[in-house]
Amino acid sequence: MKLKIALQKSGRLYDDSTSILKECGIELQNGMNKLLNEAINFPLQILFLRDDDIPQYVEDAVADVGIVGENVVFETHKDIEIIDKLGFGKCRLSIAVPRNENYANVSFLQNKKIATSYPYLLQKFLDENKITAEIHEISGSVEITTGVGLADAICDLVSSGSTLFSNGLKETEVILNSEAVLIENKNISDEKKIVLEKLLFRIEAVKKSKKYKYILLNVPNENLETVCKIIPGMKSPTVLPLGIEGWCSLHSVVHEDDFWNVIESLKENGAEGILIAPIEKMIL
Ligand code: PRT
Ligand code: ZN
Repeated sequence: MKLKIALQKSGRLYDDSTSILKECGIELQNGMNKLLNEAINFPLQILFLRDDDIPQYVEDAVADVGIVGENVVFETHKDIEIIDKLGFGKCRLSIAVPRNENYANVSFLQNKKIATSYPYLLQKFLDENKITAEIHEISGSVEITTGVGLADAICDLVSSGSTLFSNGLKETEVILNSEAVLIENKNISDEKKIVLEKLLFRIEAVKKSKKYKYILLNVPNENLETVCKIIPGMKSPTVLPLGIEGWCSLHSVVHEDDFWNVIESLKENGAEGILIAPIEKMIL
């Protein structure tokens, strides 16, 4: 039984979505049409769609699962389940106003005109803050609307902030933090669930490997205990004797988030010859 996954056809999520499949060891067929593909070594069919359509296709069970930004998931608010966060496509949905405006708080938006491609999420935010404003829905180039007098503020996706900056805008409120997620149809069959579990297992291994680095170092025997506490690894570090008396070599993994702090305390505790290597897959 083949699982059907919907991915963005082209755009910002395309590369990362297709690479995650590749890193999961799933190879697609060459030369198939651009809308439908099939893995050659995993029971998976791939549908390539516009990102905005993915939640609907998953709700309707045309696709069983899909990869799409949370911004799209929450804006379309279809009856589907988010099953995994994928760590790419990170951005935020924010309110921005012209840089010279005196924006103190959300009450600035009262009775203003706001341009957006996210009318549902914007309305929800305004309601929560008891603000009445006019929502001007447009499908693209939201950031130019204030400059041409179409709106007083915008609500759009931001990642680096350079688009806002080059259009004379400043970010004033973050409505939603978003990243790409795996979504699932709520009534997926047990057979397909088994395939999905296999896929999720591989995705987790790929995600974990990206968060950790493999670390090798030399340490004097008297500091071994302390160093083992600093990098306890998955179960415990591997300790091997070195060719010279009084030293050993230690192998472990270290989390990316506290990487530099860990390295500093390792050095303070006499570690030498520290080597760091990427991990390709990690299965706990
Ligand atoms: O054709 P299709 O409908 O499939 O694609 P699309 O044009 O609607 O979407 P696309 O490919 O632009 O984005 C797909 C998804 O990527 C979005 O739904 C988000 O989940 C995610 N994402 C991450 C972003 C950004 N970062 C992003 N920066 N989507 C859009 N932007 C745009 C933003 O709208 C603004 O115009 O980039 C500009 C701001 O970027 P900075 O870096 O200048 O702040
Ligand atoms: Zn889109």
